[in-house]
Amino acid sequence: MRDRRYAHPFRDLRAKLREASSVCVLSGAGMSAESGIPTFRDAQTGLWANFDPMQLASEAGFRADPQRVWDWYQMRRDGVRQAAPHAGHVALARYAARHPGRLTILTQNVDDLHQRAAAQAGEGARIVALHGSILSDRWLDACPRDEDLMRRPCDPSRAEPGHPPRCPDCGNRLRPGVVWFGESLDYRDLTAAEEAASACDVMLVVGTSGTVWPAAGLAARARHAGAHVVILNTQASEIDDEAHIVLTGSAATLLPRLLDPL
Ligand code: BV8
Repeated sequence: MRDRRYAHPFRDLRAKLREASSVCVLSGAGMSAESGIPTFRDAQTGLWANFDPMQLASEAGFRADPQRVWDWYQMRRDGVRQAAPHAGHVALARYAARHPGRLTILTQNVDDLHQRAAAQAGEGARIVALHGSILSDRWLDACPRDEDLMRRPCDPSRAEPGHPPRCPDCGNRLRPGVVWFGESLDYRDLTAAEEAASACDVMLVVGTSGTVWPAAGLAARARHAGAHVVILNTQASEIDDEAHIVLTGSAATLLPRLLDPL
């Protein structure tokens, strides 16, 4: 349950963040909202309002209507490319640059805003993209050449333009390089995330509804391993009970108040 001993949350939390040797961030779509990227469920505005994101973000949904799903991802990619990291991304990146090796960011987001902020601040954070990247592509099916030692597998960068692009040699379709619902996370990413959550002194859970597993379970894992868990969100989430304290507010406002210039 949440711990209500905090009379001066920011002062006490800043002291913990100053003393911590390992800090984890678990971020969700709310972390990107103030950069103009709609949260996952809000991404179904306008043309997409009538489509279930779970259906669109699934292999079955893609195979059922490749063009619709491909175009949905193209629309979202355009939004990511037009977006920029906000003060919250920058505060995390600068904290990491000041304390190299201390911060691990476990993001559910498929944009590259944490990565861009880290590159601008001078690295320092380890970033685990649990659900892949919307800016990358891979083949939908195994390439028939994978089994042929005499021929190199087909190259995604040579796919012919289309909705989705296809391989000119074997007809394979491209798909976004993300983890869809019903697909397992990369075991290396999940293992790294679980280890980081189990080892951290403080976990900041930022902008996630806590509805998607196994990522949502990382907050409980951190708590059970002894971490101090802090939720930063504009609304209640499904994992609030895993937090020692819930800070109600936005990522771009709260993170600089917590981290600058620790
Ligand atoms: C898997 C990539 C093995 C694609 C995504 C256990 C229990 C129940 C179900 C399951 C389970 N284990 C597995 C499942 C099935 C499923 C799942 O979790 N279903 C849920 C929905 C019931 N999980 C999977 O399929 C995972 N695979 O486990 O493989 C398996 C398979 C099948 C069955 C069993 C086991 C794969 C999940 C990954 C799916 N891919 N993304 C793409 O993006 O197109 S998930 C996608 O949705 C996002 O990446 C993100 O993870 C999620 C959305 O969640 P949030 O990030 O939290 O965003 P949301 O919009 O919900 O909330 C935004 C929050 O921000 C809100 O709280 C809001 O208040 C807050 N906010 C808004 N503005 C701000 C803010 N906060 C701060 N500041 C602000 N300014």
